[in-house]
Amino acid sequence: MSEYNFSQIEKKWQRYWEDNKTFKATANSSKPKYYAMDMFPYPSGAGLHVGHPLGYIASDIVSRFKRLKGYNVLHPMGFDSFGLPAEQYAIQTGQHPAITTEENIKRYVEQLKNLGFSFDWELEVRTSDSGYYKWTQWIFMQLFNSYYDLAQDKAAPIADLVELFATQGNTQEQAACDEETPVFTAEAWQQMDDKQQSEMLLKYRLTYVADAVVNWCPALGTVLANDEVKDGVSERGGYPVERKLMRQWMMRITAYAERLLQGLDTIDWPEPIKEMQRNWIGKSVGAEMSFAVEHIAEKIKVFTTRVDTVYGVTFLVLAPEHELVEKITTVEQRDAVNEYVAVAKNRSERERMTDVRTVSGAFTGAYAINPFNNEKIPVYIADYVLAGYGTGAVMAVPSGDQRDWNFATHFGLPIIPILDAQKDADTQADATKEGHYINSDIINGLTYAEALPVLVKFLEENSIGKARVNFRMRDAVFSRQRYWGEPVPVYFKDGIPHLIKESELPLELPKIDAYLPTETGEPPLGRAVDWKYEEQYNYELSTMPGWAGSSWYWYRYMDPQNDEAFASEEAITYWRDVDLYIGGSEHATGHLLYSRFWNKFLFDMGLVVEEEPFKKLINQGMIQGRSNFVYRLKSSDKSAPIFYSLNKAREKAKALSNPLGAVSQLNNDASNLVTEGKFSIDLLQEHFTPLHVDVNIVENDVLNLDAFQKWRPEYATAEFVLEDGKYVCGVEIEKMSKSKYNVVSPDDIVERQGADTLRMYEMFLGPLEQFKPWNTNGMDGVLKFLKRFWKLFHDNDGKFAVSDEAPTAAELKSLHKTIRKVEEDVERFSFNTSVSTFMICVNELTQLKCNKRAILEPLTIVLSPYAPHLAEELWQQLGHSESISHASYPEWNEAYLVENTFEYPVSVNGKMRHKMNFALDMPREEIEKAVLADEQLARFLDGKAPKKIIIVPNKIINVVV
Ligand code: ANZ
Repeated sequence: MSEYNFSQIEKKWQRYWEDNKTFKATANSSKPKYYAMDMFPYPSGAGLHVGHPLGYIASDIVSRFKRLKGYNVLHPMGFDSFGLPAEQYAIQTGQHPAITTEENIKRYVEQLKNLGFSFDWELEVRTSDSGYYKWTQWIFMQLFNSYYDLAQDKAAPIADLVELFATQGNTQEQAACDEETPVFTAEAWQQMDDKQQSEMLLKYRLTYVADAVVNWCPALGTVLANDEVKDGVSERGGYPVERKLMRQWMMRITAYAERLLQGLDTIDWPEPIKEMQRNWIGKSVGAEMSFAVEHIAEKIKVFTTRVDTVYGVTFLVLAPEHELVEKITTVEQRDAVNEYVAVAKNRSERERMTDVRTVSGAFTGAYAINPFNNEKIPVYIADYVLAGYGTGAVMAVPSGDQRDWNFATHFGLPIIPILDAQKDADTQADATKEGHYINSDIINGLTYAEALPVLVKFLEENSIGKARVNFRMRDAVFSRQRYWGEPVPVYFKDGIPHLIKESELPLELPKIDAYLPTETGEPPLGRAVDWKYEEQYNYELSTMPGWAGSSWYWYRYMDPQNDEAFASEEAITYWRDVDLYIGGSEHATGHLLYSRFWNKFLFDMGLVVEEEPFKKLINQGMIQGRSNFVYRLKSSDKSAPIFYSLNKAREKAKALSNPLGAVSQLNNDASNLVTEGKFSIDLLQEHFTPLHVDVNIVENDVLNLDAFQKWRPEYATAEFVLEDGKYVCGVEIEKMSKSKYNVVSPDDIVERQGADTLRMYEMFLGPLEQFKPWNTNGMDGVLKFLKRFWKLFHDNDGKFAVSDEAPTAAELKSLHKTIRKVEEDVERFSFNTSVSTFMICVNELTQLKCNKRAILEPLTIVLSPYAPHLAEELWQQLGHSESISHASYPEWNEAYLVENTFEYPVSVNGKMRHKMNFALDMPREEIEKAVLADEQLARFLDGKAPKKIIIVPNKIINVVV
């Protein structure tokens, strides 16, 4: 082989790896383990674009590096293959989503294999395979059979709870349960019938059915999780979402709130992701206290994080949906209250939370009593108080809380200062925690820290309330009214949910005639004919949400064929957890939180050995698209459109806006289009319609006109105004998306420049975490680098020519510098800097004309994680018969890195002629000898004999003739 023929080399080694199972990972190894995992993709119909592999390349480099470092590496890939797009396609075409999914996966696998990833493909998992979802269903069953024991602070069998109820009722409050769970004695429990007992247990199970207010998306015909709703519309498709009360399966993730919060301190994740989870969990430490209401027996319970402000309470506010509203509202106020409730109903929770400016509310006519000072205070309703948070009621302290202050000012309610430090309380909201309390019987003169315990004690001693921790996080809705998801392994008997038997798993998706809800509004599974448990009981008709299958998949990779367990104990105790997890930040409060929750549950059950699943997380940045545009003159006839090349369009736009020919006033330089800013773009768009063009028919922003007209036949007769004979397109950075015609497929690049070039180039683009536009400008440079690397091993005729000569100090230095830098880079996940290190090294070695085995062999190992195909080929040419991934990463030697030579400029009669390298500690006489013996010097002596040699150590050598 003479040239660097990447296509041939890459195909050869991909086949070799597959045939030889080079990356097979088994759990029985004495080596230390390393588990590098990517967020598995949903196999969409569009295939991969160049943005997708970014994270995969990084994790593959780490995996290959760790193998060289002596680790047993688990590096798998699989597919999150249940989901909406396949189902939407099924609705449109009638084709079973399994078929679409299968086709898409095939394409993905092929694309991934072309990139030379070191995945152990035998470990591939697909969440939609019944062999996989059998275990998703099995985990669901374990959750159903468990409750959260607060005393032990872990999940425990529901059977234990049943025993407890039979002996002491639920009076001891040891378990996480629904808010409104009544207190009952052992006797009361025994008197309940089966149905009542089952209903009661549902309030404790870790997965349960309940009536819940959910995000209902009529257009998608399904319920969505909070994190699937963005700004009031569905994240997928952007359809409106309503709040609706429905009977749903729920996951009691709230039982794990505290542990999910604490666990964040033990893992190496990006701080912003941790912060998002902390906010999502939303822990508030405060107190709950009751206010008596005049004329009725019930009390109003409020949740407050500022008990210390209780002497500044001047009114109470209930959420409009609060159950006591109707009861306390007086006859005179009824109309006003009803009217307000009706209006508030139509506002989303999000709107209510974020809109701090509009103040609205209504007086109920009722008065409550402040239990601390017996003051009589009015009770209002207002939608800034949310029904689903805390107790749905607040004690309003205008001198301490901005929204209360706004409300008080609007309705003319009193504002009482609570601190001496707060000088003008009327205008200053947000009580500081400094200063001493005033207006109080029991905390006068105390500071915040001193006052708190006194108040909480008072609360508890007088049975007014108690300390309480509140979480913003809600239990997660687990039902989807869709077909393409895991069936819930449950049937209903007398309205009570029962699990099917474990031996009956998997409960497979039944065949149905259409993937739509039934006429009566049941989910698609309602269409299944003869689909009954024991031929008589209805199965649950909703399926599991997208996040079910992805909440445990890293365990299945460890042992994907196991039919006896979701993974063997041996595999789990060996592989334990994921050492490196790479994926997008969009999963911060979805997948990444649910996975931690299920993992903790499995840990409580003793089924897994680590409490956190992902030790280190990296969010790769998105690769954005670089869109190209053509500009159609707006005034040109529809039947005879005219397109102007970018700069012509700008000139034209200016001329049209300045008919008097004031063009010269404006900057005519097209390259200033962007820097000139909005003015030019606006001007351009005033007269031209920009149209996206497929970036694949544009090169260096010059449009291939033939290809364009072929692509858009409607413009076959269009006129094009060119510049320098070319049509130059405009450019904008946007999300990479089919609709913007800026998608670049890795397949084309692999074909043109090779997978190794693509891999190195994607790393070269910049730090992994950064968002960056796709720009092919540097691609050729990377290919050229690989060719130069190849050239080091080959002579001018392309023959393999590596010498066994001993390396020079300069060569060793270049190598060892590189070994060290690349190792440090990979350890800190800085891949772009390695690529430039390699480039520098190859430049140096090329200059030194180095073709020595002692240098090139270790260097090939160092390069192999980045350009594995090229490295394998050269490794083989170097005479090795095993894959380079079985080699060891070379050790760098400090001794080669120190500067131990000096490059002397050598002058003749004061004129610099050439340079010579000498060791720092070389004796003067030796240097003199070497200088005189140098052939190059003779050329500058004109046949004369040197008279004298002056050597200034580590500075200069001057030869006098
Ligand atoms: C009195 C008070 C005085 C409050 C003060 C704050 C400042 P976090 O930290 O988010 O948990 N609150 C309680 N339930 C609410 C609900 N359902 N809707 C809207 N607001 C609610 O906030 C807890 C604080 O938010 C509580 O403490 C309560 O107002 C309010 F200077 O009580 B506070």
